[in-house]
Amino acid sequence: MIYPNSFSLSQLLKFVVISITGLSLNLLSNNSLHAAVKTKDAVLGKNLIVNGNGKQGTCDPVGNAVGSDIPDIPAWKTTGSFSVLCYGASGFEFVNNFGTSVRVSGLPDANSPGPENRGKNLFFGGADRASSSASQLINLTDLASIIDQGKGGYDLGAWLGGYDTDLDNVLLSLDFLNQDGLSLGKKSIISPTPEERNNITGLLFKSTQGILPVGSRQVNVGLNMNYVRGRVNDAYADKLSFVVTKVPEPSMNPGFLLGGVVLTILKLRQKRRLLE
Ligand SMILES: [Ca+2]
Ligand SMILES: [Ca+2]
Repeated sequence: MIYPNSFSLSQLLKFVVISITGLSLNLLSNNSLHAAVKTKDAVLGKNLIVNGNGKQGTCDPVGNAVGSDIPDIPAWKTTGSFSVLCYGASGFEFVNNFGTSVRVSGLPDANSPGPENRGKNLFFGGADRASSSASQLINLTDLASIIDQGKGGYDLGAWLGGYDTDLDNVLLSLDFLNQDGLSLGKKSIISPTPEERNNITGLLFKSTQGILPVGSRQVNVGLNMNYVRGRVNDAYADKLSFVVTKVPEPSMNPGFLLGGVVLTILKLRQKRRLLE
């Protein structure tokens, strides 16, 4: 016996199952993407880092805050004793391993090398002899069509620095993630060495530019404060900025085209001369 409808029925059933499964997978991945993102929607030409200057919240006026004494730092997920320091923090005294009282002083203030309009606060590695970090996830979904044409240009900039001759340092990194949260590439900038700062406590401007990898849907911004020595982690950062712009079309100005035509004619003449 032949059942003319049995094949089409099973095919239809398979189609329905695939459709429903596919749909639910899509819903799941969209939900998980949206659940992970709490930052503002991405727009061109604006700084997409939230609270990149540390001003949303209070600051540590001394420089010794650890644990629950560390000020709240809106928009950032932190590890260790990552903190926000007040410019001009007073510093503090401590007793070292030899029983001697030593003072932490000369922390960055309003007159240290650093950004204009620096506000009251800066990010600080923290009052521990340990490294620390902060990160935030930026949602790029709204810019997907530009990014997937390979036209999502980005500019990462920040004021990064350190203390006197101290080697504690900062790494500010971008990790470009696809729809599934998989890394498509990384880019980073690092704080100046003590020599680059002339062994002066302060912050210098560092930046890097590039094109967002096609398929980027989120970028994880990481601020790693690397401890090397001393009583505290003197890695400093302020005024972090990550801006996406649409890169322009290739230049097609008349002069450029004319130049190309002239060059082609000259080459053809040269070729003809060689053949003659
Ligand atoms: Ca600031
Ligand atoms: Ca230190």
